[in-house]
Amino acid sequence: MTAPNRNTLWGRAIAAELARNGVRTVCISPGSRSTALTVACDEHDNLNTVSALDERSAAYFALGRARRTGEVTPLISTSGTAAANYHPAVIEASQGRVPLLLLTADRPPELRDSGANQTVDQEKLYGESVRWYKDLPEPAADERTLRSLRTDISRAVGTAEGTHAGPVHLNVPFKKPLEPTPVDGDVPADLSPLAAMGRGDDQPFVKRTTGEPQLDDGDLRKLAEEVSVDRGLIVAGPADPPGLTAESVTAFSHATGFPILADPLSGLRFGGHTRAAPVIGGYDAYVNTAVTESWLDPEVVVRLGASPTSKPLRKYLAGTDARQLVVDPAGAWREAEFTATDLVVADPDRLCGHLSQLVRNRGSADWRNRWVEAESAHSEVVDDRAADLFEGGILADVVEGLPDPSTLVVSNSMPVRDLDRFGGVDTTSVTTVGNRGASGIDGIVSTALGAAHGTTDDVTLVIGDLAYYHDMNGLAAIRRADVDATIVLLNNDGGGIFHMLPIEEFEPPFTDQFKTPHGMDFEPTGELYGFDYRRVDSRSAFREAYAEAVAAEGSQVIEVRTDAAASHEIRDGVQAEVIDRLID
Ligand SMILES: Cc1ncc(C[n+]2csc(CCOP(=O)(O)OP(=O)(O)O)c2C)c(N)n1
Ligand SMILES: [Mg+2]
Repeated sequence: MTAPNRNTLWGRAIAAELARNGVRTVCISPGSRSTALTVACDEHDNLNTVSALDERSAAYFALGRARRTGEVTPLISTSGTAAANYHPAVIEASQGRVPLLLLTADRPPELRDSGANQTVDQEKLYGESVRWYKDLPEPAADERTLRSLRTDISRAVGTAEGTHAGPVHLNVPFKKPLEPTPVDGDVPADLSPLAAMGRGDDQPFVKRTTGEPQLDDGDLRKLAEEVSVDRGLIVAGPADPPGLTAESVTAFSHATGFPILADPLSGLRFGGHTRAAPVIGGYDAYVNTAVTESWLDPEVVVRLGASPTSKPLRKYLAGTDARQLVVDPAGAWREAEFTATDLVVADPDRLCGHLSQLVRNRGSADWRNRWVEAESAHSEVVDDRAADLFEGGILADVVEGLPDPSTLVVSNSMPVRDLDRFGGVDTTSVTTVGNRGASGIDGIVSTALGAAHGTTDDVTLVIGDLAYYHDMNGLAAIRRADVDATIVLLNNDGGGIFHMLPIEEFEPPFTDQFKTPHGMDFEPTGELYGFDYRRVDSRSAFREAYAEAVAAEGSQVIEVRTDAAASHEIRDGVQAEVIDRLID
């Protein structure tokens, strides 16, 4: 293969190796220094490109896509502050174990720290937030350097999607000419086909064979013995992409008799398996209260995924003297109450599958039934509030109205908490997505639209007004990436969550500095970004509008104006009623 110059050859080698390593979609933002990367990815037959105008939204779009698919999703930026705009999403990807690959174009080394235009220090720009960083050599059309480049791309993709998945950063310096302009003699005619084109048959330069970590037989048998108790719980926190497998966790639950306390982002709250397995979803309303105070403690808690969203659940678990086994395939320590007694370094699905065959004792039916009864009391109380307009009720309506299958993206702040407390358990096949790695309210629109790009499911996003405002730029992806979503905008005119904090009592500065009402009318975003926008003011109107929106083509925003303080009162009221019923 010949190329008009070494930069073009370099860009083509990167694009080809990305595709051969399984990459399908690359998100590109405009800029000059990255020209060779952009042109090569754009012209590659097996790569789709998404053009995103601003890098902060681009990175969250890639994050949403990678989170939904589990596929490594590269980003391409020019040099300078463009690359710095990836940082928030890189942090989320790191903490949420999402496979991103940052390809940041840069000036050649001699122009760094020289006062050259659009040149900043991009060395290790994202610090400890990436699993691997490399400043690539300057493009060179020689055998050894091209082999190193092709090897690096296999390594970058492999690291990003490894057991401890996460972002990888390759800084890519280029000298001019950046375009595919012919440069005589720049690419030697006798370059070997292997260096110039890589391996034939679309093979990656380095093929990787990997497996998930698992325990050996002796340790498995010991563990099976240890979980053969009367009272146990399986606590499934937010899952690492691509998610936990319902079959293996429910098999484990069946063998042990342990209820599954399923975080809304665990992937286990919703789906056909909930017909047969004791999946518990209302715990946020009644654990760590007078209800569980009168219960015996669990003896064993098996914890899968990240730390649960529910604070009451975390506090309840911390208050028991149960043995707590934190299962983490990457051997990380995601338990911030410091109540873990055991770290089990194993793939959670495989572990559950193996243990379900070895456990001999099915635990107490009384224990299980307590949870199941609490669950039905909770869902009855939530159903009784079907006419009340409050934020939690809208989440219950969304779950009720989701098409099958669906991808549901929930923003941080109250939406994810309300899904936790009011979403219940449902047989609809729903993949939930949320950014709980760092729990930012930034980039949520882009995350949802990126997830929509990675699935054929209907996609619904539930988002608060400040989070919507934070990433209005992200709405441009509806047209630019040709994706659809139904967006439920819970507009309580500010950060409703702050009512839950003691600062609520301090006025000033509560309203101006914390709740921050802004009075913004978001309706014009419909015209600006090309979707239908409507507003509803009751639960029944919402249910109707939501059903119409999911049945319609294209994207819609349904704004629901709510009162934050009143919503909290109803949340508290529901909780009090559930507790009342359960301690009677
Ligand atoms: C990027 C970022 N900035 C600030 C915060 C702090 N914060 C957490 S929740 C919240 C308010 C969110 O308001 P909104 O999206 O309207 O949701 P609501 O609280 O009303 O449910 C803020 C500012 C954050 N988590 N992330
Ligand atoms: Mg709000």
